[in-house]
Amino acid sequence: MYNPSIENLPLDQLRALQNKRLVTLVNRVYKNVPFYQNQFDNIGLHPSDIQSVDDLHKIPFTQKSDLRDHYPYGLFAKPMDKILRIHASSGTTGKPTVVGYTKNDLDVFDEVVARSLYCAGARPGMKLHNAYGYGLFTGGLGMHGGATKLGMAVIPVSGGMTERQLTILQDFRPEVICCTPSYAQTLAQAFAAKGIDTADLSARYAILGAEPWTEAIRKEVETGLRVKATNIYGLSEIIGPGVSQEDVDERGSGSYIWEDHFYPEVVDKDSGKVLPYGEEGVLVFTTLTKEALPILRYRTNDICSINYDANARRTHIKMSSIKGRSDDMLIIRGVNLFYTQVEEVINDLASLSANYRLIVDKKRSMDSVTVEVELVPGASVDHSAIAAELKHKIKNSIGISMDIELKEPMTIPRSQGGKLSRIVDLR
Ligand code: DLL
Repeated sequence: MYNPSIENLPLDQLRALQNKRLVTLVNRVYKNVPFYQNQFDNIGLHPSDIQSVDDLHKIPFTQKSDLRDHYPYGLFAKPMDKILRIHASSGTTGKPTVVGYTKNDLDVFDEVVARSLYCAGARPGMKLHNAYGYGLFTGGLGMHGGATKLGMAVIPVSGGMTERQLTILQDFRPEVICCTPSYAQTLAQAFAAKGIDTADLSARYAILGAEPWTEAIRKEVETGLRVKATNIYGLSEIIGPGVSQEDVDERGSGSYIWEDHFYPEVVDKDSGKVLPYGEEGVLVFTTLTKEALPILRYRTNDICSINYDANARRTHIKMSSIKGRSDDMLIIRGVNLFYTQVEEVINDLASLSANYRLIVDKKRSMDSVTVEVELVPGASVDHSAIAAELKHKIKNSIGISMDIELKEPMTIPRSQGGKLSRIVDLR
């Protein structure tokens, strides 16, 4: 464990720490952020009404639109001369969401990423091949800072230029690689297409996140790159990568949320009521220690459940993998659809890569879905047979008839950090 005294803190002491931090936080945001002061005043809530995490439900949610409405710095709780870093996430619509960090925030960022790396199998002295995008996206620089703190050598490759990544993975001999799961699949497929045996690589661990992924993808990456692959989760509004991380020896049982800094709740998508542990709903975070951009009850829109795991190594709560986003749930001719359902079908077909998106439109007043999906390099030439098989399997397992458009590798546009926008809704 990177920080055993915190990662193994008995639950009652963890709760006491959270309560203390929450009380300080609420007083600080009330005093320094007019948005929160108005929110409290409007419903007659006073900071003294919040004494513990059990009172959190009294506080209204913060949403992405609140950050946009106060673009760029309107929710910052510190003067600009105390801000040492600014990141932004490119929304699909409108202005980006801008986030800032003080010196202390950057220290917390490094700490939670260092913990996450250690939890994933990384150790001081190892080398990290960091293929998350560097820039306004938090992935590249976030992983970089944590790896430096842990005492690793960082290879700051950033995203893209797959050929060069293959060379670096072979020649620089990193033990750890981090990137999006879909890019890890791309790398595995590119090695296979070149006939390079990945047993000769030094990489042993892969830390994958920034987009939803499945057990099928884990299997493909673990066999393709010969690594142990774990999940890292995070979002820029809360800090970036390192909000939660899966333990390399507890793969498949959820990711530890670093609860001393980020207090989680899961709420009902419609009523907003806090749900019991184990029930699936919308994940909500309160940043207990953030200075520049402290956030109360941020609705991530990510769908998952949280629960304590009595058999786990650490005391912190675990979150399940993300099923989808509540704003990504499509209703197609009355049927609820998460894009991950289509992904599962795509993953079963060897000729198709993990790079796909759904284009939703209206044709003659009927909802229509076109699945655009990239072929793996060197896929069979009988494209019409592949398309027909995919169409048939989707209809069978999901019950919706979709059009299929097969694409050559790397032709679907990527956004920030190499992420693919899975849904383009033109309705
Ligand atoms: O994606 C931070 C990050 C960088 C996480 C590198 C992990 C690794 P944003 O660009 O603000 O931040 O996007 C946050 O991405 O609300 C989720 O919908 C999704 N997401 C992030 N990690 C995961 C994951 C970064 N492990 C949004 N599984 C979040 C599923 C994820 N979805």
